[in-house]
Amino acid sequence: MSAELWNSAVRVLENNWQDDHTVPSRALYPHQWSWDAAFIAIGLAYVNPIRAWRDLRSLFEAQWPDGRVPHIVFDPATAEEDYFPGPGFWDVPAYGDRPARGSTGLVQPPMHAIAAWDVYRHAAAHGAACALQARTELGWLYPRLVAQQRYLTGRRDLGGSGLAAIVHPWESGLDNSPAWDEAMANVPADLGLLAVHRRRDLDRVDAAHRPTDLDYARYVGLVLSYRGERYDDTGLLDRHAFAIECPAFNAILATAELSLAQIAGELGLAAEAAAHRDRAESITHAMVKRLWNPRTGMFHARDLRAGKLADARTVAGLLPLMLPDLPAGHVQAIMAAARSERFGLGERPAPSYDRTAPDFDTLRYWRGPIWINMNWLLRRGLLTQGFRDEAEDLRTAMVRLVHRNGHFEYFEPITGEGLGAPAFSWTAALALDLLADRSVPAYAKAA
Ligand code: 2M8
Repeated sequence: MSAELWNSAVRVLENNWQDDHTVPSRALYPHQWSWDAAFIAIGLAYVNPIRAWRDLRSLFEAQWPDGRVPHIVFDPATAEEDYFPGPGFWDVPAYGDRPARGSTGLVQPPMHAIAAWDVYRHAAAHGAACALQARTELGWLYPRLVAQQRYLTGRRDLGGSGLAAIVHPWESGLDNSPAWDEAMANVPADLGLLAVHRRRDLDRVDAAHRPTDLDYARYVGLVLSYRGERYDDTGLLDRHAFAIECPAFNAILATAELSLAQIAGELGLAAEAAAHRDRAESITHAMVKRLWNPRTGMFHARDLRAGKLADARTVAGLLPLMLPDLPAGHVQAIMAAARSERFGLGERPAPSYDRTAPDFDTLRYWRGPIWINMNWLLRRGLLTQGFRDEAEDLRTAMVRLVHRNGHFEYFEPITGEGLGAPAFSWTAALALDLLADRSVPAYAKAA
């Protein structure tokens, strides 16, 4: 089974390579996406480390002077009509010397330091020339990764709490998660916008699997609000209708600091390494203070405008297991939630949303289906906390799911049927990592 799965994953990545980056899906997402590029690099590290570095480099070549890494970097060879919203809609201000490819003004979870460190660790296996290149690439990326963290923990600390806030559901990567429903209900929805800006996703995927028109009208309205002020973050909380502290985003933000500590150590920057470790600890403390719900024993999203935690229990609330400084009581409570019938860990990969919730939706993306990237992060959390048997069960469950159903974007949480885009890059890339990475990875806590 593993050779067949391995080869099919390699083919997906090969077919989705475009000049200097990998597209998530030729059918649905024909540009470069930020956190996709990181997951993809983690898989490419095993089969084509040169492309892994190229992918990360081309993304960071589009970084804004303020440090933000755009959530989409557009491919100039792809027509505006092939994806909505395309570069014309975003109308980002010219910046640096790279306005040519075009980008959005939003961000996505900062997975890239985690990916860069993983790619670097695997480079030595490909020989001395690869190891040398890896060091050069790591040195090039490091200050850019630091600038990304500085943007997120600085300009995006809208709540003044030490956490980064997202200002659009697209920034979470978990686009129409039920965790945003309460906040989204307060965002004006002008369906007339969809007459002017036509959705393209429904030309290619079943409408029952995608966000509703009402959601899309709000997505478009939020971009128009941010775009109206040239994507400036000053005073954003007062004038923008959506501002959330997301537990998955911030868990990745803190984990990125830990990867940056490793990278800084490798580059001989001991003082910087210590500062990164301290920042990871502070983010962890801020998360415990701001996003923990003792009633549910999970982390929840905080709506900064309403000043309260969202009710929805989503897989995002389990990901802080990745933080080594999480207090033991919190770890135990999250594990109880993960093993409960809500997430069913142990039997199959975790769904994106509580299986027992009345609005659990087996088809619509991020509202129930299983995603490989979320479960890959969850497995990382299990390893960090020393749950090695459960991490191994989850690894084999993910491999089985993808082997049986294909490299789909997401999976029906009861039958396992593949949904969304077929030949989806991060599913293929992470399948490679799951097949290769049977040992206990280097970030696991000492027993
Ligand atoms: C999905 O998001 C895009 C918008 O960014 C879309 O629906 O058009 C999400 O699943 C997101 O996490 C992912 O990065 C992107 C590309 O795979 O698709």
